[in-house]
Amino acid sequence: MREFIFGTDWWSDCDDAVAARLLVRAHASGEIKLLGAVINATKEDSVASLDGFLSEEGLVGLPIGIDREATDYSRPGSYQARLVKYAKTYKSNEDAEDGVRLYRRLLSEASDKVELVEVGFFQVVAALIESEPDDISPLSGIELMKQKVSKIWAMAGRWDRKFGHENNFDRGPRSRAAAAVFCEKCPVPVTFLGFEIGFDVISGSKLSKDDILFGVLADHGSAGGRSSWDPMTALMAVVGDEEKAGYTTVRGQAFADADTGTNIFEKCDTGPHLYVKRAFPPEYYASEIDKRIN
Ligand SMILES: [Ca+2]
Repeated sequence: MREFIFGTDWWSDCDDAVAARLLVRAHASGEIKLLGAVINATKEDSVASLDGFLSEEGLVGLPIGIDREATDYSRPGSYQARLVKYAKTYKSNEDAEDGVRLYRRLLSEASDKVELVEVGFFQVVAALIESEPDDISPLSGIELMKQKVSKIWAMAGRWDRKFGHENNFDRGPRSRAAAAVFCEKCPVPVTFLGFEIGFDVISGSKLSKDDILFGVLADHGSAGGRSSWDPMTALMAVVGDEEKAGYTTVRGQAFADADTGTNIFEKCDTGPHLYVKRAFPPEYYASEIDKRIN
């Protein structure tokens, strides 16, 4: 079975929760196996609220890691407070393993190659790439990823213009530096789903009002549904094939500027990166997501 680690900012936008539900449902149905989740934007109740949400979704005890230093992505969380009371395994951020260590541990322990779904900021994965051998593994981050990661599905960048700007790359100094490292050094293939793909795909509009995910969306001010950057990325990852998920692809090499946060793409038939373009109208993707989250 294909195995995944979910990277999320779990922060100000609610589409991470839509993606989390989609992944947990796929895990529960046996389509995929989730090995863990790593939070890359930190609020006081980050870990407990993600644990609470996953527990309410029926996934109790999923290993959660966090970058405790990522407190500089300044925006208030919107939906975390309602979820903390459901936490079963992690009561605070201090209970969770450091994000890089959790990636290294889960990858080291994996018997086969793992896929990463990354729908937040990139500093943890960048630090994983640059990590040195440690007590968990004698392999460097690059060696470990080459051995244990088959692919990364990433919500990041804006690819419909020559010089793109997008939040996951361009939020602040930390995210910009990480984006540059990620694009330059990631040793495994990456498929990017950019800002332009998800903003007008509105999912979650058909949730029941007593659904916890409806409460999350409502807390964010999105009771009528939300842009689908993260769930589109998660669904594409679960489907496991860009074309089958409803996209065409452009191959090449992505770059991100560590100072400006700008992303650019150089087309190349042998490049390690793809970005996707929609093959269908927005309603198609919203419907595919809604089928899985309602
Ligand atoms: Ca996100």
